[in-house]
Amino acid sequence: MLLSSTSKSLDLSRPQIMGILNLTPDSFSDGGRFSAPIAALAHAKQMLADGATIIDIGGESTRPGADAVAEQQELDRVIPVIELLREELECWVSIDTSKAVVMKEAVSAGADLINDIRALREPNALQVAADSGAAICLMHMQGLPRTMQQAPDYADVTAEVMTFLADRVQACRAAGISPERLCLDPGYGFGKGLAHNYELLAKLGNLHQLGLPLLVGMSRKSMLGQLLGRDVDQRLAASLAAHLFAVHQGAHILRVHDVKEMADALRVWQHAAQYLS
Ligand code: 8Y4
Repeated sequence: MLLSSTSKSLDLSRPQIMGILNLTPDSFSDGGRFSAPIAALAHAKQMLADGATIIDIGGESTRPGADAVAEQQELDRVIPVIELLREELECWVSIDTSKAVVMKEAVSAGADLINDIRALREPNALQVAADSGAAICLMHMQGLPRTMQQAPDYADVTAEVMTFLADRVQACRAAGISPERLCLDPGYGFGKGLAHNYELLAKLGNLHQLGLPLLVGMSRKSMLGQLLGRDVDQRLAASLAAHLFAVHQGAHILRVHDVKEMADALRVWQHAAQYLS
């Protein structure tokens, strides 16, 4: 399986690692230490050396309850970093945004992938993404970040996620986006309770019915912390286990903070898997 943009193609016959580069100052994971473009470049270089093939750049916090970031502030955070990475590195650059203006500017600056937790539902996002030629990740979310964890509710979480994603794929097709540009994400933690998240993990393989590559992101998330009673900085082993389980279900791209450890875990997994008959 492949993921394509106008200028690049990513081989997904083996699982790929997307390293998280968070540029929000309130980011609890890196405390904003990578806000300066030079520091962001160093972090990106390290993640690539550790085994990432995609760097996901985010300038808007998507934590539950987070405030929306002004458009210009988001642009000021992400565009200089995209330009610098594009100049210095040969890698896939992903822009984590829901705003059409940010998508457009980011792709102009060199981004290859639009990673939108709102699945192109903001004004103009569908058309801008279509015209950009970039690859696109469509993610499921119930509700909106501010309130999505208040009362997540599903009759059948897997079926509802699949129906939502199938609808968004159809909207993309209608906007002229070819399926080779799309990947899909169940959106762990986005309007889901603990049992919803684990049911979605167990049944991730059902999403292959949609015929597109699957991206998953569970790194350090509360679905791990809640189960184990561990703080965010004590969730590495849990993150690795969850992502390996997703790989077993056929996940193609893993969005993680801890690239080196994920790459080691994947190598061991795949070394054994080559002997499966
Ligand atoms: C600790 C660290 C606890 C991070 C929570 C978090 C996804 C995503 C996010 C995802 C895709 C996050 C931008 C939330 N999650 N994009 N983005 N898939 N495609 N929370 O699961 O990392 S941000």
